[in-house]
Amino acid sequence: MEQPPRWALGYHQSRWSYYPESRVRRLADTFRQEKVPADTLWLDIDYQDEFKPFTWSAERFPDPAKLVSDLRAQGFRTVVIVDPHPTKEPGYRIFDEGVAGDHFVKNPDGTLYEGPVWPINAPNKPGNSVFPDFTRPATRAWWGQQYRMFTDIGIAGIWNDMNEPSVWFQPQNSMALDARHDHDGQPTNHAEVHNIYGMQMTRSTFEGLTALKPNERPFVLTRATFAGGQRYAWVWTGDNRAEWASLQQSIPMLLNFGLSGFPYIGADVGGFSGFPSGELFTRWLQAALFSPFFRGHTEQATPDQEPWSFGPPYTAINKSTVELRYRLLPHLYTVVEEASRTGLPVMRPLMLEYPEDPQTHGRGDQFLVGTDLLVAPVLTEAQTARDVYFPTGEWIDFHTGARVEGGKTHKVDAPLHRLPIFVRAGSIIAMQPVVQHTGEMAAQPIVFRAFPDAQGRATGTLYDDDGESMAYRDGAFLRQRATLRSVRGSACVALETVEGDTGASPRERRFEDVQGQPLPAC
Ligand code: NBV
Repeated sequence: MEQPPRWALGYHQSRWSYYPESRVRRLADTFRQEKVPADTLWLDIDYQDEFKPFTWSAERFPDPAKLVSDLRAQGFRTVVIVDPHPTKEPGYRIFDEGVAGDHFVKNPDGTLYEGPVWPINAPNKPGNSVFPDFTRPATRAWWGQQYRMFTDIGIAGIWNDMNEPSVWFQPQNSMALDARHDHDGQPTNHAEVHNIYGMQMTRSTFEGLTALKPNERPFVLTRATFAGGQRYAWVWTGDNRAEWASLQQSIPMLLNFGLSGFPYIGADVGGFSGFPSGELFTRWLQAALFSPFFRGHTEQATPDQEPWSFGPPYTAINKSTVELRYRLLPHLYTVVEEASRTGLPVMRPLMLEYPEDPQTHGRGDQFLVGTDLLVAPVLTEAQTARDVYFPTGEWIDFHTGARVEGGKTHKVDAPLHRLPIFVRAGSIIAMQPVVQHTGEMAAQPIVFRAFPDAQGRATGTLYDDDGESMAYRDGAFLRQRATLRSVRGSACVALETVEGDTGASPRERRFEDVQGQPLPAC
């Protein structure tokens, strides 16, 4: 995978759907007024005209370019959904171009394959949809170029949904198995390419965005994918529920995704269908704090589901949860870079790092982030303490600095405001002060917090670069190692460059101990 843009690691807010424009502006203003950090706002299907891909509803979004640039000035990126089902409607540019370029999937008799999806619900001109043949190179290139209308106005990322592909009222809720595909010049039927259709769509999107903005890291989210699809898109777990069981399931799902080669993943925070209690939303936000993809999302017609929607005590807790995500971003970005380079997941099951310890096997309710953080979210209602298994070694409570002996299960405190996080003794974690969005990071120091082992040793690495361009490929990045030392009896931290260019990471460096007290540089 390419290193993703840094803003994609911030908090994302979505719902089906924020519209009209005034509601989106109110949402942006509320984030900044409430001082809940966030980087990205999402537009689901209702921004479109009659559910047609590559259109805007003129009534709901009369001036999208102005909206996107005003949001950008407030530090927000905008992501829009694009589904693979253009309406079969002569006069609609995508349909006309697609027919002229032979871009749509066919029936065995050579006629256009068509089926009902969203456009069948269009208020004025309902109709069946046709489907681009993403297994055909020329079609991928054609569709990929369509995103120009979004990149031209500053849309930062694309969300590909319904790309299984979803076709309603069909035997498999998908495309007829005998539909014909090009399959990269080896024509075949849908049965053979069904599993790669969604991935090939994201390939078209990713390659299109790359061609349109060669010096920007593309951001694509998808619902359907296949082995290898991690090269093109982040993935979320689809339509979960606002239930404790769904929160519980999300952890093993995300861990299995990571083991399957997909490190950039997440589940809808709060649950997609239904409406969570304040407690469930708060616990979900905590459990998702280390998901690379950290997005609140909910279905149509549910009550508001933003971090402040549940009143006290939840609002203040949710705010500090998102703040903690932002405080840990330098470390998370470092682990995310490791994933892009090595394929190792960001969220790891304990058994990946401690395979020789049978106690770590099959644990789906706690996980590691990289090698140094152990996270044990509360996943059941009304619980204020939980059992945590600590792998061998020594661990340090991130919140209190208390030491915990590994190789054992301990009961740990987990009041509503606390996500239990433990740091491997001997590590140094790169942090920063709270910012409202990633665009504010440049003005803030990187703060290395040392969590020494029993011998007083600690070391950690930091990866940093400009966060959005491709310059890192040409060496514009920095990998640094911080080491806790003792010089004439007092502790200090030494920084050394492991790889790269110090000019690529100009932020001030500071150091602190477990309690957050300043430490000098050596
Ligand atoms: O685009 C509407 C929804 C979306 O909000 C959700 O995240 C997707 O998983 N989409 C499914 C289509 C709705 C089908 C019921």
